[in-house]
Amino acid sequence: MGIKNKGFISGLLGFLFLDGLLLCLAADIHYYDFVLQEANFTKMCSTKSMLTVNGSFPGPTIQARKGDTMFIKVINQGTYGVTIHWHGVKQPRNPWSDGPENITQCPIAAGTSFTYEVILSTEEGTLWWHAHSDWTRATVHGAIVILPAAGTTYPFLTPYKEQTIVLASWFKGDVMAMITNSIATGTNPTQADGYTINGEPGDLYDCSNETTYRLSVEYNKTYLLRIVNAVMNEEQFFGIANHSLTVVAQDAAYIKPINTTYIMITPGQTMDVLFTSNQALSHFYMAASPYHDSVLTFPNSTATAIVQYEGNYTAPSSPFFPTLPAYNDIDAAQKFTNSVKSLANEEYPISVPERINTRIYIAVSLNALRCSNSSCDTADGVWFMHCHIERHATWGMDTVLIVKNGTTPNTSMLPRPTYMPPCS
Ligand SMILES: [Cu+2]
Repeated sequence: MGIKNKGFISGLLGFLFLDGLLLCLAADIHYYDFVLQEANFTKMCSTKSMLTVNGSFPGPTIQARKGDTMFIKVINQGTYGVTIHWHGVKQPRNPWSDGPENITQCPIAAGTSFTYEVILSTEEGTLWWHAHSDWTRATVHGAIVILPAAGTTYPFLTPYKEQTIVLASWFKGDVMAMITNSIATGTNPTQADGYTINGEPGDLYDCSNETTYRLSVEYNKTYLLRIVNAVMNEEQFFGIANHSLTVVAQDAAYIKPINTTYIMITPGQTMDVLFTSNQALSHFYMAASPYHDSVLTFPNSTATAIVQYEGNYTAPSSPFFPTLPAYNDIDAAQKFTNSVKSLANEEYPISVPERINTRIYIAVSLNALRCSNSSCDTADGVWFMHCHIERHATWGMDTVLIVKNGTTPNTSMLPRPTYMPPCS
């Protein structure tokens, strides 16, 4: 089922004098409907009913330009209360639409609806949305594409085409029943049965060949992959056979381009990655497999999709396979993470406070943070901070930051919406 974009309204955001030119910065408003509903899915030889948005897995991609505002009406046709979080959206002064259940709002009860106001500010690139109620995010998530503001462009050559790539976990069982049981018995949550790329496990899993996700490419074009790691508990290595990758953004912020054969992406992270289809016409696997550095057991399997060139040629019986680091290759993970540097140029400056007068140590789950400098002036309200490895969040690696209003309207929370979901 598709998504309904009801249209947009243009508004004037402000004026900017630049080299004597008067530029109008226009911001659009977008409207989307998210219907939370149960739907049947068959993967890895087994069928289950699960909660979705608009019946799809992954859920719909929503798209806007930098600085736009999105109103998303969530209509809960499921059987239990749920909230939605807009992962990575800073939501200046607007905690009301942040979403963590029982932190900034009560759940949207079954049979009711709530409209989120998602205010984009400095974000540009790829983010994602997901349910923020227990482990519902396993099946309720999707990408947020934030294009450059009108009249501006990417800090790299405009790609020929773009494609979102959502990595996720797949559980054959009912995820909510599993986590409820795990909490009640104090046992480790059941591990996932595997991973998916754009909703499909790929050729290496049972009963999955026919549905493997395929990305069709033309020869010698540059493609932008907007990669979301929606996996519940495992970091992932990702690569495409015989193709090098150029990482240009992370978590909706541009970075100094990284040329690499693989990325390491953690649960919750997003990365914008370019690749050029410059190989002989053939089929190539893209693959995601876990990086794991603890003693707990984990699903050690690989999700695949196929990059297939257009044209007349005989496809190999088996596509080329990428060489990814081993699941325990700490050096490979560290090497990739260490290569991430902000773009930090004239057009995309960053301001990191260089004079530090107060050092604050936060023990997650144990402490309260008092914010005393101006860096949190626009974060007024209640904000949930937690580990994005879902198992850890369940075990209490969470804390809440309460940021009080400043002394001016611009440093105070936006007014409370007239309707917030009631708590009983
Ligand atoms: Cu998140």
